[in-house]
Amino acid sequence: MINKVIVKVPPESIVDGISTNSDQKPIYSKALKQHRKYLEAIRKCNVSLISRLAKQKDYPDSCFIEDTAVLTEKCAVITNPGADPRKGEIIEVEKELNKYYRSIEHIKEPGILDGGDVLCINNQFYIGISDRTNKAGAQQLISILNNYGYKGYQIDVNNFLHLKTGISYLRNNNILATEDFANRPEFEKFNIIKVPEDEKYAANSIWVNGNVIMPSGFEKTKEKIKNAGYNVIHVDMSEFRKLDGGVSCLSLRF
Ligand code: CIR
Repeated sequence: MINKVIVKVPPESIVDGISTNSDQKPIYSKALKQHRKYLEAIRKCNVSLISRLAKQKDYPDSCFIEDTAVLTEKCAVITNPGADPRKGEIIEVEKELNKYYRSIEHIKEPGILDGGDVLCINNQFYIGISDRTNKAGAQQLISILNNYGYKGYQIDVNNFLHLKTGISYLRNNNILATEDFANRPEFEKFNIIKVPEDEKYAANSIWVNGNVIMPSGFEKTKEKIKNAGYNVIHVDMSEFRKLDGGVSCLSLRF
């Protein structure tokens, strides 16, 4: 059950966010509207507490709050984000998480780690080694997790910004994954809902209390998720996609 969700309002400076598509800039008013709709979608999912943190103009990417923390039932781990302009985003997030967690741990230099690289499946944590998460960061997280009785595994990420850009866990043993991750031995014991090559962006979707929130415009994937028994809620992500952000990045869920 997801009880709490934290989001952060996008600032006007989002137009200067980090992106691999330099020719596309988000339109602020549209991003704000899409963020509101995202919150509406979460509200439909029976979550008891939604905390909407104020925008931070000094951090253009700060609405992608997922990257700043890894949350477990026993502790919160504040990350050391892999992109330099994003490192300061953790300060406000830690203040907020202090309200809900007695145990707060930290990833420290030389370790870097983005929450988008951490996929939790039944309290086992798969940690993507990507441009934003290095082995030192992953190793630190694994040691922290071990101290709380959890297990962590490293997994190589080659063609995506983050691990969760290409794979999501939808509970009930169901994984939503692109071809790149569908055939990895780590995931062979799961039921794989394969995302077609031309709908890759939809692989980043979230389970919230029996519902799956996914980006709009990916009909084949939507049908597959529906057929697996979920109530599908879709949200327009066009402005966040321009900055390589997906549905999971916009919230911390616990
Ligand atoms: C970045 O490059 O850091 C942001 N523009 C996008 C972060 C997306 N976060 C995520 O996939 N967890």
